[in-house]
Amino acid sequence: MTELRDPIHSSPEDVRVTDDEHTSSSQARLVRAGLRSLWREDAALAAMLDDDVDYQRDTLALIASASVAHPSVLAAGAAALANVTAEGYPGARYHSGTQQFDAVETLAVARAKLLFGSQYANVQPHSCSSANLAVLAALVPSQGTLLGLDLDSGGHLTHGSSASVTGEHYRAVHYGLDRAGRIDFGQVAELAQAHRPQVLIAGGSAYPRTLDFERFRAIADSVGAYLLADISHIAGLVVAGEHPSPIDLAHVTTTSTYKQLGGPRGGLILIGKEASAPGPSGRGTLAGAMQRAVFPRVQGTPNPSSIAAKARAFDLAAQPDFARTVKLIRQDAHALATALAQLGYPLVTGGTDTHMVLIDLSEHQLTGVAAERALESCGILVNRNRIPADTKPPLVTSGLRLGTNIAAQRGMGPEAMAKCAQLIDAVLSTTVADSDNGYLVDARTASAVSTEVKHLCARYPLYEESDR
Ligand code: DSN
Repeated sequence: MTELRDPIHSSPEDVRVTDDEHTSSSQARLVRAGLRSLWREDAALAAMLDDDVDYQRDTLALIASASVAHPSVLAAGAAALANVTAEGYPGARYHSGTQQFDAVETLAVARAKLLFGSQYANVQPHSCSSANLAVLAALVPSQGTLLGLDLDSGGHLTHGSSASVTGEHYRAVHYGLDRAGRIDFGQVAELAQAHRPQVLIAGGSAYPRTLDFERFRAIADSVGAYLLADISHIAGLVVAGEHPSPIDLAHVTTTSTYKQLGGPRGGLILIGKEASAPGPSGRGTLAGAMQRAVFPRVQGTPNPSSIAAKARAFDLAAQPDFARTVKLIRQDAHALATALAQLGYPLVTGGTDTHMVLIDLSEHQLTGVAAERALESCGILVNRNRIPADTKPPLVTSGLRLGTNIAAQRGMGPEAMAKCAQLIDAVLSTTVADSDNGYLVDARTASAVSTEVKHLCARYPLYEESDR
């Protein structure tokens, strides 16, 4: 087996592995055997999985909550390490035979801390929703109060929405946006004074502007609340220095690992300089409270292969290539927003500071769902999204949410984004509403746009041929 001199900072220069070593490795033989068996014994399922690779290659994904995982992240996620059952943490497990997994989890934690500049990291949450549940379980007593961004204003389900267990088990109070569509800090401060929440949450799923963590922290401090920063959508921007970091401003930060980090499905909890601060009710430390909250309070066994994939993704996200891609993500979003606005599409907040662009369709004849489906039929993937003061239900909506993570990962730049805006406009301006949420695309436009999308995708391949 190849010795890694410095696994935390591993790089191709540090480790020389021959082709022979990796193709004949135990893991490679296992994966090949698995694929052979899948194709021989379950060809229908195998074909579905293969079709999706081709579909991803040939479609223009502008999904704001997605990024593409590097083949090595996918490979780590397919590891036989998944067979290991290991409740607890490295050095304190409830099962035997966890040596390799202990090493992998320790590596993932070290890489997460290095990447975000945090003092504490927990890599076990199965998603950011699980991470948020764990943080709230630790910091908010039963029937206690949390204050978060309203779902319709761009918040997240786990920030106290009535549709989520967080809105059921806690008293959830919500702040919204001002007339310009920015977070209304006056309202945040007023609600904090009036309701004295145990936790103030900064972050959301559909807020395209910079989050002012310093202001959030000042308000949290004024009422003795913990500040939780949920950076699921902007984690890549944060590590690349394209968005201010909350790590030392918030008491606790959470993120998903797939939205913008190119990692596997999963979540992460981080603490900066508050790691050794007293935990809730003055007992233990904040970091200790998070450890107990994830296991045993909210989760049982972790997913070892997903943690291996996280370790790989954190290493990739620390490389200069990732920072270059993230810079492009923001440039692309700006170019996309500018081109859409020039084409006459109103944008929530008038533009973007991040990777995300929200189109307001409330004056358009198409609903969000009809527009989403019309674009999908031409190979352009976006998602319907409620916008502030939306009058339509969540499955219909009056908005579209777009993001440039995957476009930038494919190497598309601002010019390609201007082209995307034209293609989007070509579809939306020629599609007519048919019944409530149906649509009728103009056949000639659909055919022309589909062809252009295929050309664009071929010019900017998702995975290089040599990776496939
Ligand atoms: N939170 C959902 C989103 O933003 O799309 C799923 O990750």
